[in-house]
Amino acid sequence: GPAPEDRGPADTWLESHKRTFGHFIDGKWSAVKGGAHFETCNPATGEVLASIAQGGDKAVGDAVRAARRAQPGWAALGGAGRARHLYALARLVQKHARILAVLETLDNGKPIRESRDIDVPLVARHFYHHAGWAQLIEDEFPAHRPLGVIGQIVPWNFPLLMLAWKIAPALAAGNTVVLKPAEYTPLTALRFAEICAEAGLPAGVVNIVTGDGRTGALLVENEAVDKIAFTGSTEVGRIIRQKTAGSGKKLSLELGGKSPFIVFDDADLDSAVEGVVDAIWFNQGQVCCAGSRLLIQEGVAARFTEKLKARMETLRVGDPLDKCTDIGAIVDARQLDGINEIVGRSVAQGARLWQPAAPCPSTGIFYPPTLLEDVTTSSIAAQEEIFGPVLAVMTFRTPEEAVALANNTRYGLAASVWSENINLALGVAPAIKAGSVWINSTNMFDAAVGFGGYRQSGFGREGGREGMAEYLRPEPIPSAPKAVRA
Ligand code: TXE
Repeated sequence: GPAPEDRGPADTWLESHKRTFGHFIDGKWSAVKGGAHFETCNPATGEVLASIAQGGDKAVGDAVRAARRAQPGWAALGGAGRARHLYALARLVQKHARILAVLETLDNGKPIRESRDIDVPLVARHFYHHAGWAQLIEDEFPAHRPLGVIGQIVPWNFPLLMLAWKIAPALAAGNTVVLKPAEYTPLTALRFAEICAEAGLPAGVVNIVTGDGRTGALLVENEAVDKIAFTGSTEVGRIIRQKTAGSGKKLSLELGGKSPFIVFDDADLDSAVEGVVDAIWFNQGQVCCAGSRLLIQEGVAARFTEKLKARMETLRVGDPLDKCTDIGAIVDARQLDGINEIVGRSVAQGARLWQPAAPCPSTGIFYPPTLLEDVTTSSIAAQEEIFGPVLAVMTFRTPEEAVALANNTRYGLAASVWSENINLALGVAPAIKAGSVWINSTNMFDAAVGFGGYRQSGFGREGGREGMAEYLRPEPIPSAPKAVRA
């Protein structure tokens, strides 16, 4: 097969920083000497990639103050002025696409095919799209104002893409930001900070503060932050909602999921098998909207699982930099422990485990594509987000039963419906309580479409007009005082 992706340029960049990073605050790197640090590792090999600053009170405070100082000037540029900066960011993401993809793969473990062909192109698309919103904002949102300073906390599964989802609309609307990347995957956010400088973004408009959940909590608690935008676990989302209650901060939460993938008797089974591969094995299943529950209509259940198992035997688990790899590394050993624990409890509850014959690499953090069959509706496998390459399989008889099963979790992020009968699919789709429902497809994202959840999957939308509205506040239109008649 093709040679593995060349990691040389990524290593050269890391070495240029002596593999030690401060925060990016007010357009400059903070000093790296003395402060608390932690290591970020390559989960496929265990190698330490870099030493990362653990942000405390001072870093978070400095970053929020820098963002506050920069905000009036940024807003005063007007939509057309901000659009020029967003276009510059989009173009530079494209210019540096290779190094961003390699850094993402090194830090996260995702296959290079995904970071190169999916993550980074969607990042550029997000900045281009929101440059368009900036251009139009005065016309499309008359009598609206930016919120001010936005605190943004992102997870490790799509580090740069979640950064783009957060930063692009915030900037288009005239806000400034302090973003905290996840502790497992800070590298692309730090490389993006340099892109901001290269694009000539005014100092303080984008600030990156690294650290773990304690750093995130400091951002949430900071009184000068006007909105928190969070993507991550439902547990942390609950804590953030409690902490911001009564603070006046605006909040959007994008949390977990247990999304159904529904296959009707009359579905194109071969296409649906490829859909399943994309739904649950994309990014090792570490996807908030992963199709992690396969609901198959009884008549085709045996035939479909047979086809699916045959396809699973062909999936290649291994070196994420290898262009032929389908399934890369799990982000961190703690995440792998979590997968093992839930799978173990599921099997103890009676689920039947099936995995393909090929072994995983013996070093690094890997987990094979996995089916849990004979899963009952209230069991752990059917209810808990596993956030790994593990698919729970259930069957149903009627469309009504499929809808009931689909809605039978505490989540509601996404769903996928497969049938060659478009009337059936269009009848079932709106009955599913989920933010996105795909028909005969899955994982279709676009910067122009609002993405977000129902129920414990969170609230607020990212992308498109709805996503822009999350970063604006309506303002009363000043009107001339009316003459008072005597
Ligand atoms: O997420 P956390 P973790 C789910 C998934 C996964 C589980 C645990 O099921 O197995 O969460 O992952 C920051 N105040 N998802 O522990 O902790 C943290 O530093 C403020 C689903 O990694 O939620 C990171 O930047 N911030 C999900 C971010 O929150 C805090 C993506 C997410 O980390 C904080 C990730 C606090 N108290 C995990 N504690 C999705 N919906 O896509 C942590 N953070």
